[in-house]
Amino acid sequence: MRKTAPKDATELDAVETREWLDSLDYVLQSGGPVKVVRLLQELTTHAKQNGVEMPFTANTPYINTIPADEEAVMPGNPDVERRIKSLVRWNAAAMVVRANKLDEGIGGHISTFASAATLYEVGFNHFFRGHEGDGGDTIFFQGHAAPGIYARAYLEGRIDETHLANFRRELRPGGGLSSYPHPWLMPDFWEYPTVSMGLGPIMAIYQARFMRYLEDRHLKPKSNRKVWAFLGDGETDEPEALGAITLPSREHLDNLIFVINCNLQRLDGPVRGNGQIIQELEAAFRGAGWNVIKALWGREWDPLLAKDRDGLLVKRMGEVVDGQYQKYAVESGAYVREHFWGANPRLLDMVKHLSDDQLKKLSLGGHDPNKVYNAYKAAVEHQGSPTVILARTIKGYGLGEAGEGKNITHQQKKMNEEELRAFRTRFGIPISDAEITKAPFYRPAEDSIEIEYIRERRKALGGYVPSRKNRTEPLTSVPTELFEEFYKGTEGRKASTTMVFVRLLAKLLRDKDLGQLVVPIVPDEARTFGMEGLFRQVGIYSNAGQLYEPVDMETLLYYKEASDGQILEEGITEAGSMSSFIAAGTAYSTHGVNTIPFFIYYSMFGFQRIGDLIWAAADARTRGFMLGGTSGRTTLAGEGLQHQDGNSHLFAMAYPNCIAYDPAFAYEIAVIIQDGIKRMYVDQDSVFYYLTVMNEQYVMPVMPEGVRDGILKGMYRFRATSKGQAKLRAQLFGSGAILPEVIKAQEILESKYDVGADVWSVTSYSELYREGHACERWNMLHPGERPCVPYVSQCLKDAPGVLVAASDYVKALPDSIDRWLPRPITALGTDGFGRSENRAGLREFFEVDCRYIVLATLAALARDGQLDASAVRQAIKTHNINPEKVNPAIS
Ligand SMILES: Cc1ncc(C[n+]2csc(CCOP(=O)(O)OP(=O)(O)O)c2C)c(N)n1
Ligand SMILES: [Mg+2]
Repeated sequence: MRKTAPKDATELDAVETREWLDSLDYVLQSGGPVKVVRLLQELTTHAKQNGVEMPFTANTPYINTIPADEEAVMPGNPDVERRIKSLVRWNAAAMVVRANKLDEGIGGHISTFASAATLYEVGFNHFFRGHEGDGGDTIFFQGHAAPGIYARAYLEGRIDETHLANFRRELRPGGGLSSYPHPWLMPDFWEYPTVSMGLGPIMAIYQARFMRYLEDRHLKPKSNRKVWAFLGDGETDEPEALGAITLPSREHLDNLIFVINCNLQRLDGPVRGNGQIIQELEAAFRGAGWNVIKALWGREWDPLLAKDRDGLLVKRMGEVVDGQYQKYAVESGAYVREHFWGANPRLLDMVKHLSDDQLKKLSLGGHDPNKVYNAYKAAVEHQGSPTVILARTIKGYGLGEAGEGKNITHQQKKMNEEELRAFRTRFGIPISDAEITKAPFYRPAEDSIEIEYIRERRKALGGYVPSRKNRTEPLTSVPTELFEEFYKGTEGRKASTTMVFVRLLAKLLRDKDLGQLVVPIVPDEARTFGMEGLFRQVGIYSNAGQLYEPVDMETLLYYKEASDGQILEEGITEAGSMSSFIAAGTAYSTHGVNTIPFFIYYSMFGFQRIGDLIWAAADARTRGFMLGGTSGRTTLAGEGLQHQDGNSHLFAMAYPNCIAYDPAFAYEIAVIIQDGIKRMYVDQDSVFYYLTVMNEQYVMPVMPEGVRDGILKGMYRFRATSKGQAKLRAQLFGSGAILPEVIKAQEILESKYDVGADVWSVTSYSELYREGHACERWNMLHPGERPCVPYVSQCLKDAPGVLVAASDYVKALPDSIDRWLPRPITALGTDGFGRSENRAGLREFFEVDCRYIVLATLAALARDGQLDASAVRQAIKTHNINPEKVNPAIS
C-alpha cells in the first residue's frame, strides 16, 4: 500500500515502473528465469494483440556477454603469458620496421597484429589444437596479422632470425617469409590463404561443414575438432564474409568459431564512424542463428559496471558511436573524463576515485586475456550452433604516438628511434637504448621460463600451429577398366561431353576403392547437367537426413537426402561450392583423406565470377576437377549474353597450376580424367584440373591409335586428309564442340575445293602455350646448346599448307601459340557478347561454323598467293556469307 498518493505524472511513472519491477523480481525469485521468460513472452503477445507495436531488436546491451561473476579463472601463468605476448609483439613489429628500413616500399603491417595479439596468444596457449593426436583444429589467420604468427613461430624455434630478417624478401638466400598466408610459398607452414578479404570466412564455413561431411560419411571418426576463423571488422563488408552465415547455423556447426577483431577501424578510417559495427554484427549473426559472445570491456570495467545499478553506464556505453570511441582511444584521460563520463554527473561521480591516467588505462575486452579466455571457453563448449566472438580492441595497440588508434595506423610500417624505445619500454623488452635503432629480434634462452612454457603448452595442445603437410598416403594406382568404355566411342549414338562426363562420374562413384573418395559438388544445376540419376545412386548429403517425404518419392530418381549422402548440393552459390571444393581438395593435407572433388557448374559463373576463390584454391594446393558445364559461347543456345562462356579458358591460362582442357570427344575426357587422378593422387602433384563440357550431342568416335600423349600435351592429329597429294593444303585446328564443325569443313574443302586438310584436335591451348614458353626460356638461357623445340612446332614441323583454328572461345587462345607455328595462324573464335539464338545462328554470328572455317582457309590460301581472290569471293557467295555483316567482337 502506498503511503501517499503520487504528486505528478513523472512520479506516477516512476512508481508504476517500480511496481512492475518488484513483481518481476518476485516471479524471478519464486519461479526462476524460465518463468520470467514465459511471462514476458505472454505480455508481449498480449500487447501486440492490443495493437502495441513492439520495436524489434536483435541486440543485447553494449556490454560483455559473459558477466564477470560467471567467468572461469584462467589456468596457466598469466605473467609468463604476458611476457611471451610482449616478445611476440616486439618481434612482429621489429620485422616490419626492419623490412622497411632496408627496402623502401616492401610494406608490412604492424597495427593489425598489435590489436589482435591477445586474441591469438590466448588461442596458442590454451585452445588451438595441433595436428598430432586426433587431427587438430583448422585455423584461418587474418592475413595482415601474419607478422605476429611468424614472430611466435620464431619463439617456438620453428623459424630463425634469417627468416624474420627476410620477411617479405622470399627470394633471398636462406629463404624468407611470405607477406601473408600462402601455402603455395610456405607449404610446410600455412594451410589456407586468407589475405583476400572475405575468402577466409567463407572457406572456414564450408571447411567446418566438410569436417562434418567426412564424419557423417565415416571417412573420419567423430571428433571435437574446431575451425577457427579470425577476421577483421572491416572485412565483414565483403559479401563473402557474411554471405554464407546462415549455413552453419542451419547445419548446427558448433565446430565453427569466428573471432572478429573489432578494432573499429579498417584501412582508411573507422568501419562505422557514425554507428556501431559490433552491434550491427551482433544483430546479423544472432539473426542468422549464431551464438554471439561479445568481449568488449576489460576487467577494470567490472567494478564500475557492478556499481551501475540504474544502468546509466550501460546506456552511455551503448550510445557512443564508433568514431567517437576511436577518439577516446587517442585522447588523454582528462578528455575521456570530460566527454565520456561527463555526459552525466552521476557517471562522473562513479569514476571520481580514478586518476586521469587510470581512466585512460581502462582496458578493452579483446586486450584482456581473461575475457578472451572466457569467450573462447564458452565458444568451444557451446553446442548446437556456431559461435562468433566480437572482441573489441584498439588498432595499433601499444604503438602510442606511432599510430595507436589513428586513422593512418593500418599503413604504419616504420617507427623512429623514440617510438621504438617507447614500445620497448611499454612491453618491457630487454633491449638497450644503444641497440634500439637496429630493432633487433629478441628470443630468450632455450631454458628460459618463457620458451619452456611455450613448448610445454604446444606439446599439451598437440603440436605447433599453423603447420601444413601431406597427411595421407598417395593412391597406388588408378583402375584403368573404368575408362575403357569411353575409348570405344558411342557406336553411332549421339552424346554430349556433359553426358559422357556424368556417365564417367557415375562409374567412378561405383568403384569399390575410388568411389567413396569422390565428392560431387554442384550449385543447384544437377538437372541442367543430367546428373539427377546420382541423387538416388549416392544421395545428397544432409546432416539431418531427410525429414520429409520428397514429392517425387515414387520415381526412380527421387530427390534423396541422406546423412551419409555423397553429393554436396550447395544451392545457388558458386562461392560456397568453390569453398567446398577447396575443403575437399585439400583434405589430403588437412584431414589425411584423399577426397577427389568434382565441382560442376555453369562455366560462365566460374572463373569470371569466383576467380579469386579459384586463385585461393590454387594457392592452397587444392586438388580436384572443376567442370565448366554448358560452356561454349555458341554451343549453349538461347541463354544469351550473361550465360554464354567464351572466356573461361583465357582466364584459366593465368592460373599457374590449373591444367585446363577443352575436350571434344568421350575418349579425350576419359584420358584426361584418368591421367588427372594419377597426377594429383598418385604422383601428388599440386595441380588442379579445369575441363569444359558442352551440351551439344554428336557421335563420339573411337579413339585413334597413339593419341593419348597428344591429348594430354594439348593437341594431336585427329584425322589426316584423304587428299594428301592435293596441291592446296591446310591444317585445321578445332576444339570442343567446334571440332565437329572443323571436321565438316575438312570434308567441304576436300570435296568442293580440292584442298587437302588435316584436322587437329586442340585439347589445351594453355598447355601448348606454357610448354612453348618453357622451351623458349630454356633456349634463351642455354645459348649454343641443342635447342628445345616446342611441342606445337614438333607437331606442325612437316605439316603443309595454311593454318586455321576455330574454337568456341576467344581468338586469343590460338593466337597465343602462333609464334611456334611454321606460318601465321588464322584464328576464328567467339570474341564479343553472346546472343539469345539457336546454335546455327550463333555460329554464323560469331563466324565459327564450317562455312567460315572453309572461308578462312581459302582466304589464307589467297593471302599466300596460292589461290585467286575471285575464288574466295565466289565461296563467300556460295556459302551465303554477308561480307558487310557486323563484327561480333564489338557489337
Ligand atoms: C579483397 C581485398 N580488398 C582489399 C584489401 C586491402 N586491405 C587490406 S587490409 C584492409 C583493411 C582491413 O581492415 P579490417 O578488416 O578491419 O582489419 P584490421 O586490420 O583492422 O584488423 C584492406 C582494405 C584486401 N586485402 N583484400
Ligand atoms: Mg578493423
